[in-house]
Amino acid sequence: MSHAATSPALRVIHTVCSHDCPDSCGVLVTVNAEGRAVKVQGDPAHPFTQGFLCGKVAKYLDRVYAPERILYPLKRKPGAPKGPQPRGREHDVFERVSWDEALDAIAARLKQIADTHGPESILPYSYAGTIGVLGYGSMDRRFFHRLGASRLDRTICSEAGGVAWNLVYGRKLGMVSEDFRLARLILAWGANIHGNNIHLWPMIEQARRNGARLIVIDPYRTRTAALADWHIPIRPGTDAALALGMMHVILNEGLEDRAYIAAMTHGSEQLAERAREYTPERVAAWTGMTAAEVEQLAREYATTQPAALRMNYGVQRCENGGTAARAIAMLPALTGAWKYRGGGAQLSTSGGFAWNRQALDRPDLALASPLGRPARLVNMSNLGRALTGLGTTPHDGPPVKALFVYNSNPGAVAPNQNAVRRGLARQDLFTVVHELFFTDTTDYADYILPATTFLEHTDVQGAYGHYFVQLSRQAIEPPGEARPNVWLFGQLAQRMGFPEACFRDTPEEMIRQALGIGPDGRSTNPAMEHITLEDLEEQGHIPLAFHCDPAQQPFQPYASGTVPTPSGKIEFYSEELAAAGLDPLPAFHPAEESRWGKAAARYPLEFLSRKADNYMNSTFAHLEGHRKMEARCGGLLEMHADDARPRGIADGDPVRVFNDRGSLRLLARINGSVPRGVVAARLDWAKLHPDGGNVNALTSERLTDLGAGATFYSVLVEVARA
Ligand SMILES: Nc1nc2c(c(=O)[nH]1)N[C@H]1C(S)=C(S)[C@@H](COP(=O)(O)OP(=O)(O)OC[C@H]3O[C@@H](n4cnc5c(=O)[nH]c(N)nc54)[C@H](O)[C@@H]3O)O[C@H]1N2
Ligand SMILES: Nc1nc2c(c(=O)[nH]1)N[C@H]1C(S)=C(S)[C@@H](COP(=O)(O)OP(=O)(O)OC[C@H]3O[C@@H](n4cnc5c(=O)[nH]c(N)nc54)[C@H](O)[C@@H]3O)O[C@H]1N2
Ligand code: SF4
Ligand SMILES: [Mo]
Repeated sequence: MSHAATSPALRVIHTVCSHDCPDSCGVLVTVNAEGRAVKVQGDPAHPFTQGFLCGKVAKYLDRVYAPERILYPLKRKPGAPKGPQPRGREHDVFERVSWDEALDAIAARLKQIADTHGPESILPYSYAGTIGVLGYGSMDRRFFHRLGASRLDRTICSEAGGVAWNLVYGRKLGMVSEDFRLARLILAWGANIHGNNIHLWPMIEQARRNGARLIVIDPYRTRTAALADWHIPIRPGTDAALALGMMHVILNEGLEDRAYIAAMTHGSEQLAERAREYTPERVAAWTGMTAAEVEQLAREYATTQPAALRMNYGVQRCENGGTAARAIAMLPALTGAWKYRGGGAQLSTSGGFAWNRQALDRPDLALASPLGRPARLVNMSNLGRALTGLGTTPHDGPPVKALFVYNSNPGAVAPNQNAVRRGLARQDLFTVVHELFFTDTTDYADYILPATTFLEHTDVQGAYGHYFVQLSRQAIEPPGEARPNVWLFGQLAQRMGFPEACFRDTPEEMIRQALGIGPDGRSTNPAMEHITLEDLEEQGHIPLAFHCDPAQQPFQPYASGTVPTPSGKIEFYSEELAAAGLDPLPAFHPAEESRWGKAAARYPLEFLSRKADNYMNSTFAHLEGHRKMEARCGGLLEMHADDARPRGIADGDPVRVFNDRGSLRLLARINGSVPRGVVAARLDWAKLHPDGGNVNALTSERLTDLGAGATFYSVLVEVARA
């Protein structure tokens, strides 16, 4: 979409912020006559973006035009060691090569490794550098399936919660974000709305102007918590106990919605029996709340309608996080909150889109690979184990001999960082990294290939925090020789001699495939049947079919009708879990790495290795402007005065945070942001720290109870004055 702009020399292009954020903002990019982007702004026509961008992306041109962007393919100089490279000195160890030379060499090496060790010794590693549908996963998936490379189990972010939600509701649908403004009670549970989901905030403000109360359940005093009517600083990893305690009170006092339960749910009697065990007193002892608070929360939640529950992924980054998310997800089904517009819950809206992944990913190509079958799965949350030869659960096979990284910075974001780094440093590991900057991961690469920002390629995008399909149009030429993911994997496929026509698809063809558009120009996806590529071009964003005209027909998932679970109902009790030999009902079990675990004797403090408000995971962490915005919290260990005092630590003191896996130097900050027994620090780049490690030097490869996800918020440490 090209808007007229104030000056004839300026063009305005509709793009979409492709960072891993629920908001997926429409971004208008103003481009001058020389083809240079001169301004980014939030699309005022987008009902959720509402014309504003977060602080991170408002400064986006700092990133696009950063002088340190990687502009050309690079190759490690012969004999140069792998490992942290001082910033600005990367060219000491890398030399520029042409794309042709890089692609030929990479293809030849991958072929040789596949022939010698089997194709499963090649591991692609990617996550959400871009969540554009094509950039996140399309040509790359085709390429690796056809090659027979190991498949990556993408568990690092949302798997525990996703599995939990689907056990209860069958599909990741949730409340319409714009409807939060109609709520009378908003419960933000493990959801840092102000920091991570800022476009929901105006809806909450509007609801509060109409008298709604905001309750935040988060061990950390986020800005969201500080602005709440009631902040409950729950102990990390005890949310399942609280949710079950709320059920106990609700059922005990008859506050449940019996008609809704009878019509819409499965297993309420079994759940009631389970909830009986969770008296407010027991729950209080685990969560650090008082019994009266547990009761008050339950009553308030059950008796105020519409009640909107924003659960985010914070609750499920704990050992028992899957069960916690599952128990929380059941609450609106017990109270019937789904019946009210402005009520219900939202974990994610991503299930609304149903992109045609079969066409995009082409998993069938595995049959044409030398393996002739789907390759083994390697859990990305166990990258350290996979690279250091400790196994690649669940299926072992050849050791990993080649690692192909794109859309991710595992050197900074993967748990158990010291193991990851030992693995990456292996001289016999062939590593390719497709990136925009010299990150903690490129320091270990044999080849670095330059990637594009969302201003520099075309893509289509959905969201996990709203229901609009958007087209992101290329606004500017990529700087230097930067190239998009789709182009890179198409080129590599040609070099490997893969004959399938799909490797020559253009981005536009792939967008049609994603939308399920057939030869007649119409989509076969019921949620997208009204969407044509031409309309998307014209309008930039189009709501999904069920969300088309909210005024006439509001979208209220789970208000009535059949639910896509095995029973056709919202499931309190899961036959599927029972069949797998697991507890079919939610229960609370304290985490191994918690104050109740064995290691607490040596490492008594629970550590929250949280995200930074002004970075996007590790993205932006090296940019001066973003670092300035984050200065209030970056490089700090936030702790409670009662934990600092006996350790002789005062505010501002240098401290060492450590456990068996690693150690990190930070400055102590005693600011009331964490409860007693909990300390917190923020994710950034490892190489910005004096010891070359960040918070993930302390995190473990332990996995969540459901979904085998990472446990960034179940970590025990000790702290000493440095
Ligand atoms: N500014 C910014 N925005 C982001 C990101 C970022 O890095 N920075 N990351 C993006 C990504 S990848 C994602 S997945 C989303 C995630 O968005 P959120 O799910 O909101 O993510 P988190 O910040 O991991 O967790 C939310 C809150 O949960 C709290 N928490 C930790 N442990 C527990 C617990 O045991 N119980 C409860 N109740 N709360 C707990 C944390 O203190 C945190 O404030 O945000 C996206 N948006
Ligand atoms: N301790 C701790 N660790 C965490 C978390 C936490 O809260 N605490 N959060 C976890 C979560 S929720 C997530 S989602 C993961 C996120 O982990 P990642 O998905 O690795 O996220 P980023 O750190 O943003 O790194 C993305 C990288 O992709 C690059 N990139 C951007 N666009 C493109 C592109 O188009 N092509 C290519 N090839 N590259 C591109 C960026 O420059 C950036 O370096 O981190 C996890 N790690
Ligand atoms: S990071 Fe999120 S809030 Fe910021 S511009 Fe991108 S989508 Fe919008
Ligand atoms: Mo994430």
